[in-house]
Amino acid sequence: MSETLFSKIIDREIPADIIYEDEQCLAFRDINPQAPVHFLVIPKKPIPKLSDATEEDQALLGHLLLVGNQVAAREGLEDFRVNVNNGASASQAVFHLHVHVMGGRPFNWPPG
Ligand code: D5M
Repeated sequence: MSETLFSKIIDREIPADIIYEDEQCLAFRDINPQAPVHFLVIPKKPIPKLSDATEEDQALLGHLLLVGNQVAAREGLEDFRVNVNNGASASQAVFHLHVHVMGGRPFNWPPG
């Protein structure tokens, strides 16, 4: 798979405000926050988008969500929005799977 911005963050080739890391994933603050708290949880495995994940990734996908919970709690969030953009027409810009976690303001439904 080709390098993306996020694989460069994993490899420490470009800086990011990393707030969590373990052997499977990384969480860092979004550079263009859409809420007072906005961070991304990414797998270290380079899965381009959610629909590329397979059965083999089942535990990893669950782990990303649980890490999102854990970091959200640490950030003082009780309610928060979790979002995955899958594909360009769904607003995915970086093709390395990432889970957006946003909080600290009310959210509307449906999203735009
Ligand atoms: O979301 C991609 C997100 O990635 C978008 O909210 C901006 C964020 N982004 C892009 N570059 C960086 C760096 N260098 N650090 C932190 N955050 C970044 P998508 O779902 O693909 O539209």
